Amino acid sequence: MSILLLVPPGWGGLWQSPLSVGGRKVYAHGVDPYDPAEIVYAVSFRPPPGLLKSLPNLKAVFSLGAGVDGFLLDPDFPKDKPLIRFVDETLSREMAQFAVLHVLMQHRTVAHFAAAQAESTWRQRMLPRPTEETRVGILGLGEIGTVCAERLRDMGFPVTGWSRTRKSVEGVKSYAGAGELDTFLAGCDFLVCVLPLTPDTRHILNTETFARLPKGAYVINIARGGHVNEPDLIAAIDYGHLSGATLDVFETEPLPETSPIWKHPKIIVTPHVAAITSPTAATRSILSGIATIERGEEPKNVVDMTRGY
Ligand code: NDP
Ligand code: OXD
Repeated sequence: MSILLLVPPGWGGLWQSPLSVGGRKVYAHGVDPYDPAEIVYAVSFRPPPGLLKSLPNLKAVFSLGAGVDGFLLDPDFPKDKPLIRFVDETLSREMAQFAVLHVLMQHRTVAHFAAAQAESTWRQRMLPRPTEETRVGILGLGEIGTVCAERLRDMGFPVTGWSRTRKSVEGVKSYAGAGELDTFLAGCDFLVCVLPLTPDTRHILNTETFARLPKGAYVINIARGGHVNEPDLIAAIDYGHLSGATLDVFETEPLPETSPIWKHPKIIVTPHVAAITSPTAATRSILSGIATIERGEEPKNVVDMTRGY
């Protein structure tokens, strides 16, 4: 009963020894020779297309991330096997920290005070808008989006969320389904995207949806680059409809050196680090999932292949 790690070169070491407890064999693809027939579990974030299909005795696949779009892009992904995504309170907490940080950086006009300090100038100013009138909308009120919503709500922002099905999160107004998207967007001074990337959500942030946001709205994308039509975003900012954006994720990663996003004065770029999977937490979760499957029970957090998340 061996595990195959499909991770970028050099990353196998992070996972190999913690996962090999009890003498279990853990192979790093591209580094260790292995017999495909020996592999029962695979662990990855973005496996090479076609590889999982070539493992005849595969029982389940574990994602090292909350998002599983990297697996489902593979047309040969074995959809009859459970794909188990990573759901973890540390990951949700860090994502929420990132959302709070980037809302507050704009809300508290950090750039204004940094510029004043650079000129050794005492430049006091009021908040541009009171907190209780600064509306934050969370696109994707799931495991992570809910924690983002709760943290921002606790800071005094009026918070709303949009999801496929109606949610009940204390103090957070829930909008559900495509029919309520426009109303939701119209009430977002800040929009935080935490959706999974699926055929339904690809390029959900485009010229049309940006136009639904109030003038001056700020967009924070911590989900997947494929949610944002990047040229449309730049145009909406340059046109003056949006005040700016924070992007942690991009259509192409790493963000190409030639991308205009790098140097855009109203876009903050971070390199897909809103939250990084903790090897300790992920190992615990994978080993517990394996133990559940070996007992013949259904593991938690199995991806619904029809929804794609
Ligand atoms: P969940 O599956 O728990 O939540 C997804 C939410 O999106 C749910 O509320 C779901 O609605 C909603 N949703 C999905 N499709 C639609 C749709 N078509 N219309 C409306 N709502 C929809 O995911 P997580 O919160 O665990 O993770 C979200 C994403 O965050 C991941 O997929 C990943 O891409 C990203 N991520 C990014 C990280 C980073 O470092 N930048 C780190 C971790 C995650 P419903 O509940 O009603 O089904
Ligand atoms: C994830 C990620 O999906 O890190 O967990 O992007």
